[in-house]
Amino acid sequence: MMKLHLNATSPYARVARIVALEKGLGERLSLCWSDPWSDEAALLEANPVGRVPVLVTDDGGTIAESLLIAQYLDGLSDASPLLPRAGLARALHLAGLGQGLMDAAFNTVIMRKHHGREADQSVLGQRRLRAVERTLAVLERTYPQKEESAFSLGDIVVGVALDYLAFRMPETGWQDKHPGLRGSYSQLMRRLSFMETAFA
Ligand SMILES: N[C@@H](CCC(=O)N[C@@H](CS)C(=O)NCC(=O)O)C(=O)O
Repeated sequence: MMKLHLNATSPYARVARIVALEKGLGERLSLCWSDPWSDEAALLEANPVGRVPVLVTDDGGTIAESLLIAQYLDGLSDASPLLPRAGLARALHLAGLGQGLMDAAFNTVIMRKHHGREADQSVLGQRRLRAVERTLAVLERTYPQKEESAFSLGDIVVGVALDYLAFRMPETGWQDKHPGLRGSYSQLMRRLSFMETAFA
């Protein structure tokens, strides 16, 4: 049995969980809930960096970083490839944009938690908010596709990043400012893997 250390509000952990569900690996994964901010021994043993997610493999090895966990889980079976050879560049492009959006949003939220709303006014705070706006604008132009394309890791990371913004930074109002993204977003949120892992 593999083990995933995770937290219910971590967008990164949600990506790893969705990947496992989409790959049909849910039964092979036990979930180990932990608060990364309280330096729990079990988490630190699995990941000295003290962050979730971290995966403990069947043979006791550990893998940190959501996208590396995704790569590992995807390679465990040929079913529903999330990094398909055809369309790989687009899948990775979207995963990178989604991860960058998630980083900017997550760091905004954490800095607000530790330093209050003034954190947004700092040079780095302003940079993060501009990164969110620019990335949303690029996604609005390029993410929705006219032709059906295979579901990939890129869709997972973009979907989780957009939902994290809706959950933790609703004041961005991205659904109103970027209506072109709404359709793709609600389609993603209807997938079982997203519904089963909703932020709480
Ligand atoms: N790049 C990492 C980011 C992981 C991360 O920042 N996780 C947060 C929870 S959302 C965490 O554990 N933070 C605790 C800390 O930074 O000490 C990934 O993709 O997995």
